[in-house]
Amino acid sequence: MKKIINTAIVILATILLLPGCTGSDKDDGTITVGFSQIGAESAWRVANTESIRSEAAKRPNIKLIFSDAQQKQENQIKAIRNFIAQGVDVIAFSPVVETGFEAVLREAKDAGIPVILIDRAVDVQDDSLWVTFMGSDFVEEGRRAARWLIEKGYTNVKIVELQGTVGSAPAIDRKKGFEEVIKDHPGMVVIKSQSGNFTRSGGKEIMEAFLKTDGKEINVLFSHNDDMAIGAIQAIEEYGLAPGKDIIIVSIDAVRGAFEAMIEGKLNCTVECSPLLGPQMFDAVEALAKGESIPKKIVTEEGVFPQETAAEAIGSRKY
Ligand code: GZL
Repeated sequence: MKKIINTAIVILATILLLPGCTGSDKDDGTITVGFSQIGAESAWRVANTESIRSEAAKRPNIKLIFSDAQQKQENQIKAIRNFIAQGVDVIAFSPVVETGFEAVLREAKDAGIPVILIDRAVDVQDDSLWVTFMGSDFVEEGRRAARWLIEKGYTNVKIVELQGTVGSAPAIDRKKGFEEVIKDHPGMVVIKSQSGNFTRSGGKEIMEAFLKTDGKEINVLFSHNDDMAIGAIQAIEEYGLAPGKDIIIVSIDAVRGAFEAMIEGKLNCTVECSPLLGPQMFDAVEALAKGESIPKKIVTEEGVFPQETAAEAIGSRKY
């Protein structure tokens, strides 16, 4: 009998010593991060994913579990639940929309797993459900787009607006910032506003509809991102007008495609929104692992790129 018990103890000890069988690989200092990305809807998102993946690859102590939600909230909720079940050390995600995450964030908190918000915010009653937010001030980005129009004298114009994903923080806040500034200029009128879901195809399709009903009236397009603006440029050309001249276009992100369009004279201004959040994301992860406190909000410094700066600036752009 004693021999059987001894053998069982040896077998159990061997299993527990197998790598990865200790329930957590924390013992070797590895930090496991579960990241739920929205999707690959725009050049901005692709650059954001590249920034996160490449930064994780540079840090040997980071194990990144990456999940692409294909712009579906239910996939993000599923991914977060999987991360909890796997017992990751940190959860990070870019919420596709602001609402509907309260329950799963509470599950993460109950499991003792800190959550970092990357790029987009959530609208929850209890701010203790997330540790920090890092990204841009979308309201200011909307203000900057409107201010650029006013500085250039476009103050008696009929405007069409391509909104981002319905219910997303950037769409809600960019619209809010833009309206906050134009409200003091009664000659600036938004005659149509609709979501193109941040994609080139969505921007083209909605701009075609705007042109069909209001083509002769439209003076300005305000697009919540460059990808929709690039799609709209195609629609404007197919309609027989000159984008950047017959219709003035201001958009947001400052991706490479926007600089190329500005150099061609087809886009007039892009407001910067940096996707390069990888380094600061993993700095926050490592600080958390050391038990250090981190700011509740980390807002990225950004600029505005009008057409006349595009040729000089494009060479130094990182996304
Ligand atoms: C903004 C980001 C937005 C970009 C779009 O930080 O959430 O989502 O403006 C992207 O290009 O799809």
